[in-house]
Amino acid sequence: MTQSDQAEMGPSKPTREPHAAADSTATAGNSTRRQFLKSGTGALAAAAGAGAGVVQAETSPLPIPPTNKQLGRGVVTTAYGMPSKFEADVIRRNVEWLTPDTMASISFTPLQDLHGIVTPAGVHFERHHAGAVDVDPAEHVLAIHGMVDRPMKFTVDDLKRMPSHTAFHFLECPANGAMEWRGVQMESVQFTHGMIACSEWTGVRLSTLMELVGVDPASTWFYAEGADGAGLQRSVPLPGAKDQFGKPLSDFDQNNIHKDVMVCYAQNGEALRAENGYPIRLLVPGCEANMSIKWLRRLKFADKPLVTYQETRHYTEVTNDGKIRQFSLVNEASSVITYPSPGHALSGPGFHEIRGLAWSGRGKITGVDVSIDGGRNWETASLVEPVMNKCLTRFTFPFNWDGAEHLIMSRAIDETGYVQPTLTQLREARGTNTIYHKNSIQAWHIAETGEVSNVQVS
Ligand SMILES: Nc1nc2c(c(=O)[nH]1)N[C@H]1C(S)=C(S)[C@@H](COP(=O)(O)O)O[C@H]1N2
Ligand SMILES: [Mo]
Repeated sequence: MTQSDQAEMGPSKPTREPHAAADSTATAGNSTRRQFLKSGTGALAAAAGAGAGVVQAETSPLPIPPTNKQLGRGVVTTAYGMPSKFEADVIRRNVEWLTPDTMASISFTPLQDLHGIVTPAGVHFERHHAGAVDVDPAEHVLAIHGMVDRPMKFTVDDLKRMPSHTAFHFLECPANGAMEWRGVQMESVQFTHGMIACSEWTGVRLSTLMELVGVDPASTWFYAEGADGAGLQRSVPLPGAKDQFGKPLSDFDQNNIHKDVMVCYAQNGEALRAENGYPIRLLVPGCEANMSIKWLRRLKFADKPLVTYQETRHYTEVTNDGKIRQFSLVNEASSVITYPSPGHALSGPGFHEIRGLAWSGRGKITGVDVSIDGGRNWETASLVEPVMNKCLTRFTFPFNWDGAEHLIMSRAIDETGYVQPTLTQLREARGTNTIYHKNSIQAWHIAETGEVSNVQVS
């Protein structure tokens, strides 16, 4: 019987070997051990050697748990699987005072409890302007018209027959961090940064659809509209785009935004969730999520922006000199430490892996620095593969906590060389009126008790 057979069939012997987490290093040859110590996790081994940290010496045999002595539940064949009952706390949450009702509301992703880069659909934040709707895929139609040779209508099945495209991308509401902008310090990364999620998306590339309908080369914008009560509508720039006053958008906006745009029908291997736009949504990777229109029903090609309610009343930024920053579409590079973060408490001095997420709407993350002394010194964190375009990137940093107070923070750098700003730098550039696009460095305070809290560091 192989080891894996045994694992599937349960233990053949009633007693088990004691669990010694450091076993692998103890039995490894000297050179491997030396290599291991030199690597990032060397700090863990060093901490264990010093008798501090997460690795406890364990010599007595493990007691046999009741689960070893009985049959488990049978296989459930009809229900959609749910997380373990011990994970019941890992849920979306909202902030009651933030919105007057649940139709125009926000729920936040529990970033403090997630691992890796994929957000399970069941905890993907939700933002609706007029409530979520149930759209029947058999009835739903997407119209593509305007400056095109052949206006066309597509059923959901039509879209699924076409050449498909799959990519991992994050989706971030530009109001992520808005409460912090206003000086309200929320004691959870779920509320400071939880209007972000990252999924594997599948659908049809915009370029495929553009080719099919024959978009007029003079078209420099398209509008997208949703089938919900808000009929949410946004303009998305194409190469050559100018604002309504004839001023060209930045080179980046003109040349890069449209490239990754897709009409999605799937999220993390299954159909989109109703709350995320079932049966189809637009995805404008790297741009403020308001543009990723859910329950998508119309794309209209044009040669100017529509300047919709969503582009005037909302999603514009009043700067300090009273001027409006309009079409500030791209989510500039940002990052945040998710462990440890407010609500967590370090269980004791010794090794703790600092973990976090970094992202950029301009492309790939190329580096993340971590400071454990309030920004005086910075060290390079490890980026966890895969590192992808306009996608969340996980970073890790070995931290040997000495039991003293610390201010921990992270700083992201993207492939354009852009460095995540401090709050002071961001305020200097944008003023104090806006609530959008707060991508400044976030600091968490670790107290001597191990408790973690939110602090604003300029
Ligand atoms: N049709 C429609 N699309 C929409 C919205 C909406 O209310 N209606 N909300 C927008 C906003 S403001 C955001 S942040 C994202 C949120 O996407 P999610 O709910 O899938 O997280 O969807 C965008 N697309
Ligand atoms: Mo949003």
